[in-house]
Amino acid sequence: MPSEYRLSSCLILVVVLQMMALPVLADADETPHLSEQGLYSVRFDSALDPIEINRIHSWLLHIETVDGQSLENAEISVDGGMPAHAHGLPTQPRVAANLGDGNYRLEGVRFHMPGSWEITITIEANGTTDRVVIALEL
Ligand SMILES: [Cu+2]
Repeated sequence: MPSEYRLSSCLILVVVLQMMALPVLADADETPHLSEQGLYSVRFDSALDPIEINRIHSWLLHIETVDGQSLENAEISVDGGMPAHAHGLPTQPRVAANLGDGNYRLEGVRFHMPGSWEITITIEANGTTDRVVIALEL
């Protein structure tokens, strides 16, 4: 095998391995959402991008304090719905894993119709409760 060919296969392998690692790391470039009391900044990265109607999927949440410290060991609950239709979510998404470094895996997310949705993420940590409302157009 010519050495140039071996080098390019090696580069392809490196690129493929980087792509496989991306879903875990991809939260960093998402838009931050500030919590109502201004305590936290929350970013989310949907495993389905773009989000599709009626497909259950997970989100990766990344939570930081406003001064940029990752929020570890928060109690997180999630609710949501479509205010214009006065209905909630068709599922009960919940945080299934605390991945450390302010990252939490939210499972069971599903939207059953297109339109304006709101997802409310309630964060309890260090004796305080704050929440973030994320508006989504699907
Ligand atoms: Cu609706």
